[in-house]
Amino acid sequence: METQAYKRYTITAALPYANGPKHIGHLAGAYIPADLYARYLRLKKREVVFVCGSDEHGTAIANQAMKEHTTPRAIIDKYNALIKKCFEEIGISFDIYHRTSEPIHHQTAQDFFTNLNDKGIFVERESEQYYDERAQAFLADRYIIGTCPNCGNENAYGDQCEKCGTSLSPEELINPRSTLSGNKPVLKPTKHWYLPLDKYEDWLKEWILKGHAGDWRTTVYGQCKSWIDGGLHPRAVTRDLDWGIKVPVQGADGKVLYVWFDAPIGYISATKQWAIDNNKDWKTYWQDKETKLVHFIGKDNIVFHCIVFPVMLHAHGEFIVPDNVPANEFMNLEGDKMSTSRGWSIEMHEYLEDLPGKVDELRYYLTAIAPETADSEFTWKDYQARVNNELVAILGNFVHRIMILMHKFYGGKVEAETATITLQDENLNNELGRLYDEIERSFESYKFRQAQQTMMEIARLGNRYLTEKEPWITVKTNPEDAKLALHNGLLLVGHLACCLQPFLPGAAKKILHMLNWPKDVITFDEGIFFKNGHQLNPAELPFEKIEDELIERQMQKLIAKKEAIEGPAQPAEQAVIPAKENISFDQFAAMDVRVGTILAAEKVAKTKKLLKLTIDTGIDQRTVVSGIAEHYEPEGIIGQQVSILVNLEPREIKGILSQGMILMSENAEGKLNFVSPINWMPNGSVVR
Ligand code: B3M
Ligand code: ZN
Repeated sequence: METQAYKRYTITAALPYANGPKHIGHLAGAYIPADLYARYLRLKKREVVFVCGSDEHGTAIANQAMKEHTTPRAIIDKYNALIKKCFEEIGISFDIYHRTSEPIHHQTAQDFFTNLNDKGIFVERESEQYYDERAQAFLADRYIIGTCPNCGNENAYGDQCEKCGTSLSPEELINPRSTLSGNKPVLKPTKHWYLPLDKYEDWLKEWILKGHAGDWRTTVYGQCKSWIDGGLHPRAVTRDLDWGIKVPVQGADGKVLYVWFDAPIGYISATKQWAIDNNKDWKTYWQDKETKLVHFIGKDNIVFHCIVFPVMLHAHGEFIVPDNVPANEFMNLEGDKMSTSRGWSIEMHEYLEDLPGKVDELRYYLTAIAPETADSEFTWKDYQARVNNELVAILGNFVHRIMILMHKFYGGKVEAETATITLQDENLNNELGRLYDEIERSFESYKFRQAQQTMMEIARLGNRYLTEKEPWITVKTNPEDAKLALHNGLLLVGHLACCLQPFLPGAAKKILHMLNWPKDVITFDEGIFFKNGHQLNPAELPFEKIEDELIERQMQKLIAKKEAIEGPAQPAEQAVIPAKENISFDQFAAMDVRVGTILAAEKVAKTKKLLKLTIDTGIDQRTVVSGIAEHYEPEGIIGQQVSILVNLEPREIKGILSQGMILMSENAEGKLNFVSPINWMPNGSVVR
């Protein structure tokens, strides 16, 4: 199944900034998929280390300390504890949850820097940067506020205006002032160390563009390609800041490693600490070619994990580079972007407090709508529907029916003529074999959504089998048949429990208990059978229905949280665009609309609205010029599935031949949204 046989796996999940609680979008983006993969590999008896930890440096931490009128140390201690506890309760099975404030990490990061510095990898450059003379400190971008040149907002930050969203550099601000003292900062020269990414372009082209065209997600590959094709530049790996890891060079006082330099090294130091605690050799997990390194992240971290960190590892020379970086897109919430600061979010701790005992339900839903190929959407109604119609009605129902009937007819005893009771139905066996293969194939290719759907097929198979065999009837007419059917059904429950384990560890445990299974796990290669005379435990319902009331309460809470921050929402008068005149069916049928995928996207020079898109239409690859530049960042839409009118007469726009039109939905206020299939469809599929 794999192109190369690996001896062991190093799995990392993005280190969350310990500057605040983390929401379920983060969970869906990196932690659930990483956990699924790690749990799956362990059930396949592969050697795995799964590492994570808090990212505790950088301006994100220092800013939060200012906001909460406390020290960075107090902030990281508080949020590290909160985040760690939530991950534990949600069953994210890290082998270690480390912290970048630990001495072993400081040492590891400094050694790494020194290694590269001694090799002469860095370029040193002097540049002018804002300095606060009263506070006697250079100012990070976030510590400078001023008037936005774009919209006039007087409180724009040096890196971004949060009002109009424009990204800025501090020199662009009108009337800059320092957040430390309120004074006007002055420009002063300062020296920094830069990682010359441009020197590694050839290597990156070879490694990613050639080497991973086939196995990396199109969204990830596409982002990398547009970064590399756009030309890479040296990136500063040091900062003038007092919160962070000291630059290990004589005379570099007041300078620290840039947080994005030290954070990924955090994966290595976490592995080191884990190796110390467990009597292992950390080096084999990072330096042996037979180790598969996989980074789980959200799409906003792609450049650091696919370009910057790999260049660091490669330049060092002793490390392996990631085999894959299955980054997820974003998960939106009830029609809007999830955001803790705007109050539009469900924080992990909030979910755990408000819906106690419903961890598996959350894991299930987040996997069912995982944003693997495009952004997805969490809605409470859909959450309720999935739990009630799938977990309760299909999965729970099958398990419960079998258990109840086994108790009713046989007092919960598995008895037969033979010493062991195995699955005796050729069709079931074949079908099960096929489903196992499909589940494994999906896991190996990071398609967790698909893997979970296939797992549910086992429950569907079981329900169909029961309906067909009707043991509650044959128990009177043909008792041997009834018994065989129920034993087969029971063995299916065992297989279901096995495949359930990565996704729903809590439910798997409950089912194993009902089965009175002698161990607390079932590995994938284990034969599933019962010994004659095996006694089952009483039947229980693995899941409960979610009532409307709970969902309504959560919706109200969400709206109240947002209003507490942004004030009451204006009741939106949904203006409706009037209908057009009727057309004939033939006129409609003349349009050839297909599903396609955006392969590349770039701004059309000297225009505000236009993007040049390369689309795989399934028929061909073609260029389309689309007026969506004010709504989408080019990097963000690569891999997006779209509907495209392919038989529109080609037209030249700004000197580019545009072949076709991307269909968009647009509301009366002019907000745009792609029209794309809810589930992935092959390119070229017809829309009609
Ligand atoms: N802390 C950013 C984030 O949480 C950053 C990830 C570090 S991974 C090495 O999105
Ligand atoms: Zn602005």
